[in-house]
Amino acid sequence: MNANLYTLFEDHFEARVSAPCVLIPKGRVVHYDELAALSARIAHALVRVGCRQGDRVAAQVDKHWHALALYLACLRAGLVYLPLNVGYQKAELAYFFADATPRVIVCRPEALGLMATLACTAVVLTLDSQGGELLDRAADAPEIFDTVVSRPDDLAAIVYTSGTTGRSKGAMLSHRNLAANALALVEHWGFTRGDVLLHALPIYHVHGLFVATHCTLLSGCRMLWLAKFDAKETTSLLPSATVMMGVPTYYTRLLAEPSLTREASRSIRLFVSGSAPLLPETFDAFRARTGHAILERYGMTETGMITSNPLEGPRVAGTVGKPLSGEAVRVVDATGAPCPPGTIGHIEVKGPNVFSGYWRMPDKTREEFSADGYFKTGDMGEWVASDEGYGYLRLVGRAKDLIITGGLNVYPLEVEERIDSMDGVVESAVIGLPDHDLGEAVAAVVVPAPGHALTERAIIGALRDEIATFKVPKRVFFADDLPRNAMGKVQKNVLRSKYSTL
Ligand code: MLC
Ligand code: AMP
Repeated sequence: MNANLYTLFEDHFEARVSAPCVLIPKGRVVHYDELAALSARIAHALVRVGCRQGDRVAAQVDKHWHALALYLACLRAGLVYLPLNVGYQKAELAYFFADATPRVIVCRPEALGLMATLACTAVVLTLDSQGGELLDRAADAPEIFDTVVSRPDDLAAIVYTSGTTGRSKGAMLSHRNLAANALALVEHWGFTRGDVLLHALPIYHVHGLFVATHCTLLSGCRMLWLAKFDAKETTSLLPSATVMMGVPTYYTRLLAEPSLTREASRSIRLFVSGSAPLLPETFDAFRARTGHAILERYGMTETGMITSNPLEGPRVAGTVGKPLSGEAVRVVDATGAPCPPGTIGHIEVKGPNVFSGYWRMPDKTREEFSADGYFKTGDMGEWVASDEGYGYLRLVGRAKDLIITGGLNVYPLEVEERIDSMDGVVESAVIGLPDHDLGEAVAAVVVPAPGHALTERAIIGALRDEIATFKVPKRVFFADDLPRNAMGKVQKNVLRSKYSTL
């Protein structure tokens, strides 16, 4: 049997031959058969430039339907898709390319010069909404491509996640991992052909690329395809949609739109939130304004979605619901013993959705799994013990030093290392401060060397040339020293409370 994820989608493509799939607001409608044809042509083009099953194809491209066809083409040809945030800068890209050694890099036309300096032996091809070299090469290729036979454990994608060590890790996701999660979500959230998903998420992270598009393709429904999230546009499109997915920032921004009303969201059957904590205030305000209880779920790049509040039944603010079907989730103490409801512990997960490990990091992979095969998420939580939501999971924090800003992860060490290497800096600490819009905003506390007149502007300016701007601190504070505990560890909680009111 062919375990290639595309074969699951293909059933719907065949059945839905000329049905609409991607609806571009004020633009064209892309039908299922067009998507299948373009992905076939791209698959041929990738094979023609030398790609062989298992090769990596890196993509740093804007969100347009061609990019979706590229992802599907990689699945079909048995290539490993490597999506990259369009914000990543030269040093970040150099690391990913050296680590993943892609055979092909697909980029925005304006990035061609930069890629040529980084790409080593990879073939670099451009792609944008107008076309590009990749589509030129695909132009005369057949519109039919025999999807290659993949085994369940063959890799479908490598998605990089930042790490506590400051070094990004490539999470290896197989066809089985992605298929298992997609099937569980379609069932759990009740997707049918009649749905129209409002898709405003970027497609270089698991939320937009896998959760949202897989639900669409597996149920044969349609998606309203926004190049990026804009609260006004989203509110105006709600009446044409039945489901919306977003990070909490989308919901706080929608609430700031006076046009978000009960009437405007009447056609929606399901609002889903995830990737970062949804504040109970946001949940309550959204329900009061629209009549909808946002369904919050919990997931990770390494695992896909882990738990979800129910489609039918109570959705409890401040909780992320119960394990999805086929998954085992446990909360354990430091010795690995299960915690009873109401006791906080480490969250671990096991199931067909859980990745096989980090690309070329066997030691790191071993560290992150328990002896009996559970993946240690690094999140802390508890099973709810009270009547309301009994047995649901509540996330209460992270064992890992991680900032989530607008649904994007920033590991402080990566930023600290860059600040520390600047002239005139003794040391720094990067922290997340509460932010109404982004949930957490990145901030840095910097200790300057005597006689050095550092400025917030200069530090921010220097960082912007080196790392994606979402990682760059929104504020930089200066201090004579950093508070440390008896072990010499910087007390970030002290810094957070000191600077959160400034
Ligand atoms: C953009 N900027 C951010 C930012 N996004 N800064 C901090 N945090 C963010 N999330 C910065 C840009 O670098 C830029 O900086 C400025 O803000 C304006 O950029 P923009 O693109 O116009 O921003 P905006 O449209 O406001 O984007 C914010 C956002 C977007 C929240 C809409 O980040 C977004 O769509 N986030 C979703 C991320 C996501 O998909 N997460 C899922 C990960 S998967 P400057 O200085 O240049 O102006 C996962 C697993 C799971 O977590 O469970 O789902
Ligand atoms: P990523 O590495 O980008 O996949 O991010 C995964 C992390 O996002 C998880 O380990 C959690 O810390 C966080 N996360 C995902 N969903 C939620 C949620 N609903 N509430 C709180 N945190 C979440």
